[in-house]
Amino acid sequence: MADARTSIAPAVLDQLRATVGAAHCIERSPDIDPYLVDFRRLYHGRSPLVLLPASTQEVAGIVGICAAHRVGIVPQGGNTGYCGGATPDESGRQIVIAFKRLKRIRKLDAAEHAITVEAGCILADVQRAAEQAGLLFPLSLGSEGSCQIGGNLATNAGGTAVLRYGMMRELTLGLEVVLADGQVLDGLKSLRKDNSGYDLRDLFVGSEGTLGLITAACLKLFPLPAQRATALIALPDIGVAVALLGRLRAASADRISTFEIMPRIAIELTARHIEGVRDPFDRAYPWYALVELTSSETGGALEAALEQTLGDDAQALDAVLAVNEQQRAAMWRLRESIPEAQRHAGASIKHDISVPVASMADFVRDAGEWIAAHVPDGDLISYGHLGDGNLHFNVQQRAGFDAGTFLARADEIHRAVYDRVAQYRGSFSAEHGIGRLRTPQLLRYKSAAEVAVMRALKSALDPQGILNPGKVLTEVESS
Ligand code: FAD
Ligand code: 2HG
Ligand code: ZN
Repeated sequence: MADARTSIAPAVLDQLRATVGAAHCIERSPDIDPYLVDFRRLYHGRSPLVLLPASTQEVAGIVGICAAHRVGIVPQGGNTGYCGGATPDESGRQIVIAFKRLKRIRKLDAAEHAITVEAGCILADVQRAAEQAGLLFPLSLGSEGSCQIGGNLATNAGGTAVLRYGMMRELTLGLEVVLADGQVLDGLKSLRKDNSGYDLRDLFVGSEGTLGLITAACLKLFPLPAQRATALIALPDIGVAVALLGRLRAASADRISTFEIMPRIAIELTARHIEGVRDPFDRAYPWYALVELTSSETGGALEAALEQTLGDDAQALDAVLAVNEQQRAAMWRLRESIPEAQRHAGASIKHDISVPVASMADFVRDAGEWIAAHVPDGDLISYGHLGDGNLHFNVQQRAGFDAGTFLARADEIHRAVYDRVAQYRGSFSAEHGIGRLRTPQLLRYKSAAEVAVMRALKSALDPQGILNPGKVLTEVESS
């Protein structure tokens, strides 16, 4: 009998069910509901079937059937993405592959400083496995308790240690990928050097499930830090923060792993909405930097370098150094809780932008003045990874104002912010990707040549357009 939720033929659905077995298919509400909505609840899709494969062969089998019948596939990891990339569309013609059962750590090779893991491994579990072997897997995100390695690779995730260790791309040695015709591309190597032709690995990192399905990865490991110095520093403005970043890099032999910035309003918001978070100073300051220096050398040189630099810095307004793990955790909680505090506080118009670090102060002043003059019902909460030139330039609905009226102006506000980002030769998507949300901006702000190459890659690798249809590249510019 035909199924009202889909136009996928019942016989094809039966073939797909058989690849994983009935126990690993999800089809009905309420079980299927969480797979059909994105983390920010921007998109509510439909799908007749969520499949939970447990092996690369099962993923390849599913893709082979979908290729034969032109069925759209939406890969889903931890579903913490910010751009709706893991949510099926409203047509009911796409199936979802959830990777949570593909979660083995295949190999940890301490001598090689490499770990091979399956796509459905939770990021925090990989960090833990590395630590148990006396090593570090440095990718670090607020969502690390639920996001998966496959999602981290597909979005080329960033986070709070990029300054030192790079984004997910730089942490990746090799990939295993199921291609759009069901073939398995085995690139699971731990080689640091391999110039034998085009770099296929880097094609898939950051491709958000539109070029291939990542089933496993070989990732870089590092020595565990043996010393760490963490401080919260009060600052008058972004220009002073950028200058301090430069001085700390020099004074610590470039041992900074984190340089995060937060405005006063973010401190107030987290203290108001997140239990246990307190203002660390007894008076208010315009900006705060969370700074962490790490090194695998023993001794206390980093703390000394941090204290000395702050002592010499006439422009830093105040500072506290974490003297124990509890204080350090409290500083991190203050920073990591900002997204959650924003959710409690109401609607938010988000921008995940990057500009050259040296232009950051001018950009924030320029775009900030526009927001202050044109968005009376919104507050700018501009925070994040200053060390990487990446800010979450978010506009928060002001208390007492209507969320619908505020959100109705999102396109206009995006346009004003992104046009300025483009003037500074920055990026409208620094670390969260494109998904479905940022597809109009990709067509507007990437050059025609860039879009043409992206389209050529997409049609070469996925000629039928079955891999995550409607994500990253669409046909028309809509705003
Ligand atoms: P999902 O959301 O499930 O999917 C993301 C994209 O990857 C989708 O397009 C999906 O189709 C695709 N995909 C998933 N798995 C696969 C696979 N195996 N093969 C191919 N494609 C696949 N991001 C940052 O970069 N930096 C941050 O600091 C950061 N902080 C965050 C803090 C919070 C509190 C939250 C909620 C999110 C944060 N994020 C951050 C965003 C998000 O966590 C990252 O984008 C993360 O990498 C997504 O992983 P996921 O497993 O949840 O992927
Ligand atoms: C962070 O750095 C995340 O905290 C989330 O990338 C940013 O919620 C946001 O805008
Ligand atoms: Zn971020």
